[in-house]
Amino acid sequence: MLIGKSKKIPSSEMTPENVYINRREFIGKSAAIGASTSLGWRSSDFGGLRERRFLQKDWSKVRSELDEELTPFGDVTSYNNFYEFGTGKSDPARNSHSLKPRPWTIEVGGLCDNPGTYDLADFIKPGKIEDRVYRMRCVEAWSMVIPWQGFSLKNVIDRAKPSGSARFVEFQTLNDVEQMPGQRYGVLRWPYIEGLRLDEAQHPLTMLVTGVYGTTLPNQNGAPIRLIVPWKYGFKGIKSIVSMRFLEQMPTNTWKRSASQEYGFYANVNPDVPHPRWSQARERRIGEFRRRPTLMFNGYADEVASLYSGMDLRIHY
Ligand SMILES: Nc1nc2c(c(=O)[nH]1)N[C@H]1C(S)=C(S)[C@@H](COP(=O)(O)O)O[C@H]1N2
Ligand SMILES: [Mo]
Repeated sequence: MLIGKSKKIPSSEMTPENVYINRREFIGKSAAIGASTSLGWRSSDFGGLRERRFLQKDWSKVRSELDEELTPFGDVTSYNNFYEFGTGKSDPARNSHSLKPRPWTIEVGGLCDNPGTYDLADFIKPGKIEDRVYRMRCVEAWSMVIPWQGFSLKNVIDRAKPSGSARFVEFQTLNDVEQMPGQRYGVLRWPYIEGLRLDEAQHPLTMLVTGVYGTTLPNQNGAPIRLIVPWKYGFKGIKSIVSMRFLEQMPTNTWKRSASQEYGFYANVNPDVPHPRWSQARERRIGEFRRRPTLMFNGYADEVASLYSGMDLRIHY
């Protein structure tokens, strides 16, 4: 099933027009994609998705320059963490039909010269949608390799023009118990909040995601727009974002607030810093049996290690 790296994709195989993809705008090692022509998905893999034309491309045979197999679409969309729809891995796929990702409004505010409230389509305008295959690593020691569609967060940060005093960006998920029934329960404090240091947020690998496997982002994966920071544990990748704010002080992210001995602000993937209740040295790639070693910064050390030079990553975990 292995095919050559960086094979050119004929335009007849491009994914849907409603997801504008520029395959030439890949970043570094993260994304050049090869593809073959036959179809691979069973109809049961689709769930309730309306967009099916991503079948034009057989993603199951795609390998990225990461030289790793993609995690199957069925796993990416049925094994999830999204506590707003329940704490079990299969709860988000089962319960997230109540989320209405259109119309969707995003507020940009805090310390910036150009705050605003945007309809989703206007919010994403400065970012050209591109394909990027990223290694994903959950703090619970499972991992996946996922082909996302989206753009660098930096695009919308540049438009907002953060002030000189802004040092962090905070994101919030929708807070609406009608759409997110799990918010009836106090397992976490709602709304879910995440944050990044401004330089992390401006790093080209840091991505706002609107699609996966060439189709509109399913509700369980954080529709209509979510964050992906591939060198950090998955909980930094806040889903169904309704606001971003520029701050001078470090925001308190949800999991740190919930258990600060266990979850920090930085949450960089680090095999040498164990979670208090388990090792982070190895991980189970979904679909595999044997555990594999976890890589420093999830394999993105060349790109991001300099962001943390001089910091003790055991303290800033
Ligand atoms: N709003 C919100 N965002 C969230 C979560 C959540 O519970 N609520 N879970 C996080 C965790 S722990 C992980 S591992 C990833 C999982 O993303 P995926 O289901 O798309 O793989 O989403 C993150 N984003
Ligand atoms: Mo996670």
